Amino acid sequence: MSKISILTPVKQEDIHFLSDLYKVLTEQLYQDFEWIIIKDGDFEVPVNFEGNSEFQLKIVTNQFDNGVAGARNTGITYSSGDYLYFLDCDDRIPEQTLFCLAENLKEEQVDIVIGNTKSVSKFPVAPSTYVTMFNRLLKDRHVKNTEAKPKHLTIMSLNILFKKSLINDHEIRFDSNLKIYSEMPFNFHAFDKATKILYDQDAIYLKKTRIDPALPPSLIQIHKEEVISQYPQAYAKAKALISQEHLKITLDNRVIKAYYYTYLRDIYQGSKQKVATVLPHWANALKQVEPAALRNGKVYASLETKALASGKFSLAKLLASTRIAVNSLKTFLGQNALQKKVTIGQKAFAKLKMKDDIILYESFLGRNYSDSPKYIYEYINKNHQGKYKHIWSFDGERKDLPELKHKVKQYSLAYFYYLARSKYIVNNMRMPTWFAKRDGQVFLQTWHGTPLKKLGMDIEEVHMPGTTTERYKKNFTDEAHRWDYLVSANAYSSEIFKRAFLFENEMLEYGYPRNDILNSPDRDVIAETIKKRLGIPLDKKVVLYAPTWRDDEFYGKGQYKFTLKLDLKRLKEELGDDYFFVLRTHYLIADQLDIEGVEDAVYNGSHYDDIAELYLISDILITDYSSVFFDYANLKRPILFYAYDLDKYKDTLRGFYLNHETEWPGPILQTNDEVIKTLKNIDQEYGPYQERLEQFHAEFCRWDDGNASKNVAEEVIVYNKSKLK
Ligand code: C2G
Repeated sequence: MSKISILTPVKQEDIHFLSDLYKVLTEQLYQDFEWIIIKDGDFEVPVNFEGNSEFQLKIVTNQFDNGVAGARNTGITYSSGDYLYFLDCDDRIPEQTLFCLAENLKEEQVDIVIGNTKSVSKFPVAPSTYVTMFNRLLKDRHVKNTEAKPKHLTIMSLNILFKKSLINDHEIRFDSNLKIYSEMPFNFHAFDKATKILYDQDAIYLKKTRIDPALPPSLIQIHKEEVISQYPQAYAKAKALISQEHLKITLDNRVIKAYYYTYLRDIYQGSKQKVATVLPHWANALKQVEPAALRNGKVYASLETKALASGKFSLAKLLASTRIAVNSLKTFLGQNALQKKVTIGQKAFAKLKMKDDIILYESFLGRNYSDSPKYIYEYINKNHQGKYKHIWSFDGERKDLPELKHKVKQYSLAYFYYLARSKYIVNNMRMPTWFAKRDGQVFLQTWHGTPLKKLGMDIEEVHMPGTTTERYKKNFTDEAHRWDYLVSANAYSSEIFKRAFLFENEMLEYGYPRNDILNSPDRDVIAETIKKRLGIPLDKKVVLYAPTWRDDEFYGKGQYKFTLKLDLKRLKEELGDDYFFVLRTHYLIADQLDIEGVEDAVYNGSHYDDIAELYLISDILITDYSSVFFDYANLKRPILFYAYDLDKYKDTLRGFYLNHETEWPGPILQTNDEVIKTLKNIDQEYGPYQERLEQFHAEFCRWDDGNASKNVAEEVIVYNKSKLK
C-alpha cells in the first residue's frame, strides 16, 4: 500500500493540541505515513511527543505570512508520500480511519478518496458508539468502492486522500488570497482532474465545533464578515478552474444554497457600506450560475437571484427582505407563547433611548424580593431619594409589596419596555440566553453565593436537565461576558469567578450587600420583630434547615424535586421543648414540604422572601452543600452539615472547592440520630469547631463590614450617573 503524508498546519496558540493528536496518530491501525506539522510562523514546538511511533515526523515552517492556505501549500512541497491527507490540529480521527481510506487504494486508478466528516461538540470517550461501530466494521467490512456522489464532493479538504501526482501534475494549490474558503477551489480543481473519486462512509473524521469559549475561536468565527463575501469569491475561482459539466452544476447548487439559506440574513444585514461591499461579490457569483441550476430554485427566489445577478441591487434587496420577513413570520408562528412574547417584546422597544435614571432589579428569577439587589435598591432609595426610577421584576403579582412602586411582571410588555429603557440592570442570576444587552447598558451581576459546589467551566460533567456540558458552559460564559460588574464576597470567590465564568470585567470586592443586615447594629431588634411577626417563640432555640438542590433530581428545567430527609416528628418529640425549626427549601425546588402535625414546632419558610432575615432569627444553621453557610458564618453561630448523600454529590454530581473534612466549619452528619444527638448537646458537640469557624470567618467574611450595598451602589450607579451629567 502507498505512503500517506498527513499535513497539519498549526498556529502558535494551538500547539497545545499537538500532543493529543500525536497520540491519536500513534493509535492508527494504518501506520504507513509521515506526519508533517507546518508551523505557521516562527515559534518553537515543544517536543513532547512520547511513545514509539512507527511513522515519521517532520516539523517544517511556513515562511510566508499567507495563513493556513500557504501553510498547506508549504506542507505539500515537503511531503514525500503518494497521497496527501489534511488533518487539523484540534480534530480527531478514530483509529480505523486511515486504514479504511487506504483500503480503497487497492482499486485501480483511484485519485481521490473522500471520508465521512462529522461535526461534534465533544470527542467520544471509549466505550463509545464509534468504538463499537469500528469493532463491528473490522469484522464485517467489505469495501464497497462507492463512487462519490455530488453530495460527497465537499468544499472542505479535510479527511480526503488526494493522489499527490494529480495535485502536482496540475499545479493544484490552495489560494492564499482566500482566508477562509481556499479549500473550495483546491478541491474542485482536483475533482475536475481526477479519473476516479471514491467515498468511504466508514472513514470517520471528527471535527470539533469550537463552542467552548475557553478555546480560541475558529477562523470562520473570527472572520464572520469576511466569510460572507469570500464564499462567492471562492466559488468564482473554483468555477474558473473546472470544465466538467456535472461539477459545474454541483458547485452552482452549492452557491445558490449558500445564498438562499446559509448567508441570506448576513448578506443584507449591517451598515449600508457593508452591504454595498458584499453584494457585488454575490452578484458576480450568481451571474456565473448555469440557468439550469437557477431554475432549480423556487420562482420567487430565482427572480431575486436574477435581479441580483443583473446588478438591480435595490430590487434584489426588496425581494430578499420580503422573503426574510415571510420566513420570520413562519418561525414566529411556530414559537411557543414565551418565545413569541420575547420576539415581540424585544422588537417593540429596540429603538427607544435608554434612560440614565432607570434601574431594573431582579432576584432569584423574579421569585423573591431579596438578596443583594434588594439591599442595593434599599440603599439607593433611601440615600438618593427621588433621583432614580426603580423597577422590580417579579414572576407573578406581588400585591404584598406596596412599598415597591414600580413592579413589572416578567416577560410582560412593561418588562420588555423597561428592559430596553433601563440604563442599569441589577440581577443576582443569569439572564435568559435571548437577552441582548444594549450598547451602553450597565449590567451589575451581584451573583448569589460564595461557591462551594463547582461552577461554570469548573464543572466536569453537567447533569442538569435540558442541556449538555458544552451548551451549559457556552451559555454561562456568553452570559458572563455581558456583565460589566460582578460582586464578590471574598478573595476566594474572585479567583473562582474569574476562572469559572471567564470573567474579565470589573470585580467589586466589597463583600455581599445581602450580608449588610447580618452586620447591622440593629440586628437583634430586627430579629425579634420578625419572630413576633411569624409567631416564632422567643424563648426557644431556633434551628434553620436550608438545604440546596440536586442537579439530577428534577421534574423538568428549573423544577427540582426535594425529599425531606429530616424526621420532623422525631425532632419535635425529642427536642420540641427547647427547639423550634424553620424549614427553607431552595428557590429551584418545586415540591412543597408537608408539615402537617408538627405546625407547633415548625415554620415553613420556603416562600419567605429573604433568607437573610431567617438567618437573623435562628441560633443554629443546618445545611448540606448550599452556599448559605458562607453568609451565616457572619453571625458566628453553629453550623451543622446534614449531608446524607455526600459521596454522590462530591464524586458524581458537582465536586467541591473546599475539603469537607478539614475546611467545612462544622460537623458532617448523615442520619437523624446524629442530628438529634448533636442538637441535644450543641455546646459540647460544636465546641471543637469553634476555632475553625473563627478561621472560616476571617477568610470568607472579612470584607462583609456592613457597607457593601453602599460601596457597590455608589461605585456602579451613583458615581457613573454623576459622570454622565
Ligand atoms: N438559598 C435559599 N434557600 C435555600 C438555599 C439557598 O434561599 N434553602 C439562597 C441563598 O441565598 C443561597 C443561594 O440561594 O446563597 C444559592 O443557593 P445554593 O444552595 O448555594 O445553590 P445555587 O443556587 O446552585 O448557587 O456561587 C454560588 C452557587 O452558584 C450556588
